[in-house]
Amino acid sequence: MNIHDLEKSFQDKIDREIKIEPKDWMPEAYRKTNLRQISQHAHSEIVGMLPEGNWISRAPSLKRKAILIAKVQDEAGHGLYLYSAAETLGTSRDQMIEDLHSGKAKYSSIFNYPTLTWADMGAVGWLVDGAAILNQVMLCRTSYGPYARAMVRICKEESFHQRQGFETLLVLSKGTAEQRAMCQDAINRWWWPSLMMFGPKDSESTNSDQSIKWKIKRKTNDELRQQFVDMIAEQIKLLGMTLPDKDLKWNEERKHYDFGEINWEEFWNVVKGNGPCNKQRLVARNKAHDEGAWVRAAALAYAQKRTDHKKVKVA
Ligand code: FAQ
Repeated sequence: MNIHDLEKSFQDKIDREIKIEPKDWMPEAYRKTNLRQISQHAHSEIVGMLPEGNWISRAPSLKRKAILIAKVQDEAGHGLYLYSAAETLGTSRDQMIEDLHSGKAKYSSIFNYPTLTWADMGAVGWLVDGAAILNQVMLCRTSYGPYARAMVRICKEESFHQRQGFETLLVLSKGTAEQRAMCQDAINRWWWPSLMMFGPKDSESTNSDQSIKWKIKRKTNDELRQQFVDMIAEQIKLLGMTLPDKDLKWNEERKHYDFGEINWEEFWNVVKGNGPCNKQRLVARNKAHDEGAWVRAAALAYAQKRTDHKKVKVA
């Protein structure tokens, strides 16, 4: 088959909802787009452990500490499934990690904001995991098989994360005046950065059109962002708190909430590495990687020992 026929039968498979698997023929740009998105997603999970890890030693009770440790461990697991899915596209994990640590690879803008109070743990769970899950439910049906399968498992855990975040804020919202103020302050700080997680508006999104044709993405950035605003604008009523947007208003004609303009200059600034915590995050990741070198060496030595032992037994 010539390249034209290969591309045609590839698109036909996508249109018929047949998953693309690692050994199938795929256009080079499809491979690269998936690799870019899956590895960025994996990096986001791993870097996303940092702002929450910050609160493990300061969680207000043993129960809250145990829940937070479990959540942060879940994020590590998500990163690992996603690195494995990305590896099926022909790049090594070492290469991906190197790209993250050198600052070459992107990860979600949201993790470059600081977690200043305990209420931030609730806001991250409710808003950040809430935004992540809307995006990820769509990705359970993405066209690349290993990515879609990883997402099914991730989504189950992510929905639990969102509920625990909401519950944390619900407790604070029923607490003392200080606790209520802390809750409102965290919502104020995390609202706009959470909206930015969905990426630039559709008119500025360089990858969306092709990714939608290939069914890597099933919904556009703006569609998902609107879905998120509609969901959160209702849920916040249960907390008795407000969202920091004077333009947020139900639009009866559109059957959606209208909302204010995002500060896109801030978004691109963070994406380019100049957010409040970008440098700090990369320093922390590099330090953890260097300090973990002996664990990787020990695991490799142990695996080698087991292989040698098996060889002796067979002989
Ligand atoms: N931050 O053309 P588009 C989580 C870049 S997981 C930084 O629209 P695309 C779990 C984009 O890469 C959160 N960069 O791009 C958790 C592109 O640059 P490139 C992560 C961004 O790919 C919770 C350029 O802008 N989730 O939170 C961002 O079609 C709590 C143009 O953009 C995923 O990664 C951004 N926000 O759509 C963990 C989901 N947005 O690469 C711990 C999978 C855009 O061409 C604690 N990813 N850019 O140089 C996706 O669905 C997509 O990649 C989008 C962006 C929707 C993020």
